[in-house]
Amino acid sequence: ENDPDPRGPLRFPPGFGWGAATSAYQIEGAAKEDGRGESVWDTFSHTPGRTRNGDTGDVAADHYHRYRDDLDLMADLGLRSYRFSISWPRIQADGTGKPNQRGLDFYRRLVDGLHERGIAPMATLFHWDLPQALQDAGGWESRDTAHRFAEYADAVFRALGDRVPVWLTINEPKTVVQNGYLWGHHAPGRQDPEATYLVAHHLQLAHGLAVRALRATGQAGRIGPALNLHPCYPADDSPEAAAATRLYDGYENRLYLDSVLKGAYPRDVLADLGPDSRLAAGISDGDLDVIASPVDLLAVQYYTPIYVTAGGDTTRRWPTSEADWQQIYPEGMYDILTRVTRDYGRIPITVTENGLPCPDRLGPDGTVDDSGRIDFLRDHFAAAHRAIADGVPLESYHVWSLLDNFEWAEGYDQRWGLVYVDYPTQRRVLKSSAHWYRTVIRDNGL
Ligand code: GBH
Repeated sequence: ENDPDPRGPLRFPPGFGWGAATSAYQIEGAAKEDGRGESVWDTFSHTPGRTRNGDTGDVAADHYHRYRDDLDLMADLGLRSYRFSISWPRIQADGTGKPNQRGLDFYRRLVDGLHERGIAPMATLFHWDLPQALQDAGGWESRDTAHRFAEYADAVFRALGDRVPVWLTINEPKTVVQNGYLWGHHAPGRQDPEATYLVAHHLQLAHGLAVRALRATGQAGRIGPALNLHPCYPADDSPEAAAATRLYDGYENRLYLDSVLKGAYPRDVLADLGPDSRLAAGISDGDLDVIASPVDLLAVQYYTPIYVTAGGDTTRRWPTSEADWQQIYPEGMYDILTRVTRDYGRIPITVTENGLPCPDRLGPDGTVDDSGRIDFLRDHFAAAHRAIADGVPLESYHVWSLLDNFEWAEGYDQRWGLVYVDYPTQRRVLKSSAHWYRTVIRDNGL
C-alpha cells in the first residue's frame, strides 16, 4: 500500500546529500599516537567484562593511518557528504588548555581530502569520547564540563571553521544519559537514576554553549544537534497505553527537542521527575536561553520505533535485527520526520544515521552479500522520500556506517558497514549494499 511502485523512479531533490557516517573512537584506532589522551571509552573498553570479547578501539579500522584509502572509497561510492566525528582527547589530551596541533592537523588533512574529492564534510564535535581527565573531575555530572566543551569547540572552530560547512554538537545526548548513567552499558558505566537527568541538562547546556561559541567566531558554518529519535506507539488502544506512550515520548524525544527548539523542558517529564530532582535543582536562570540558541539545522538519527504498554513497559511488534534493541519499521522514518516538521516547524533536517547490522561474511569469491541491508535501506529511503513529498525539508541522508567498526559494547561482532573490514588485514571490501548505494547516488533515487 505504502510501498513505492518498484518499477517507478523515486527521484530525490536535485543536489540531495547522499552520505555515510562514522565516529572517531569507532574507526580511528591509533589510540596513543600524536598526543592523543585517554577517553572514557578507553577506560571502559579496557575494563574486563564491559565489551563483548573484551574488544577495544585501540586499533579499530585503523582509519587514522588509512584515511586516504578511505577517502578514495568514499569517492568511489560517489558520496556527496561524509559525517565523521572529532576526537576531543586528540585535540585536548586532558580536556583543557592549548589545542594539540597534531590532532587538529589530522582533521584538516581529512577535511581537505574530502573537498578535493567533492564530498561535503559534516563534523560532529562529540561522539561520546569524553577525555578521562574530565570524567575524573566529575564528567557530565559536573556543570563545568559544559564550559570545557565550549572551549574545546571554540578551538576546533578556529582551526577548521573555514573549511567545515556543517557542525553537529553532541551525538545522541540521550544515549549518554540512558546507556552511560541509567543502565550502564556504555561509558562511564554508571547506574545512577539520580544523576541521569542532571547529565542530560549539562549535555544540553554544552550544546547551547557550543552554538554560541560558533556564532562568536563570526564564521559562516551551520550548526545543530544530533538527536536519535524514537517514534513511540501505544501497544493497545487503552487510555492507559496512550498516556504511558506520551510520557515515554517525553523522555525519548521531547526532553531534547523541546529544550533546543522551544526553550523549555517538557512539563510532563519535569513533573514525573518531581520538584526535588537533580535536574530541577541543576537548572540556573538563563540556561534554557543558552540551550535554545538558534540552530541552523536538526540532525535526526532513526533506527527503531518503541511500542509502549499500558503499564509503561516496552514490547516488540516488528521483526528484530541482529541488534536486539532494533525493530525494523521503515514507516517510523516517515512518522518521525513528518512529526518533527509538524511540531517544530520547517527547520532543515539531515538524517545523520540510519542503518542495519547484518551477519556479513566474506565469501570465497571475495564478495560480501548483504541483501538484507539493501532491502532495509531501500524501504527507509522510500519512507524519507514520502516525507519530503509531504513537505519535510530533508536535505541529506547518511547511512550508518561507511565501514564496519567498533560497535561500542558489542565490539567488532556486529557489522554495520557498507564496506566490510577484514580486521586481521584491515582490507576493505565493498559489500553488495555499497555497490547498490553507488547506483542510488548516481541516479539520485531508487
Ligand atoms: C548509534 O546509536 C550511534 O550513534 C552509533 O555510534 C552506533 O554505532 C549506531 O547507532 C549503531 O548502534 O545495550 O540494550 O542498552 C543508536 C542508539 C543507543 C542503540 C544504545 C543501542 C544500546 C542498547 N543506540 N543502544 S542496550
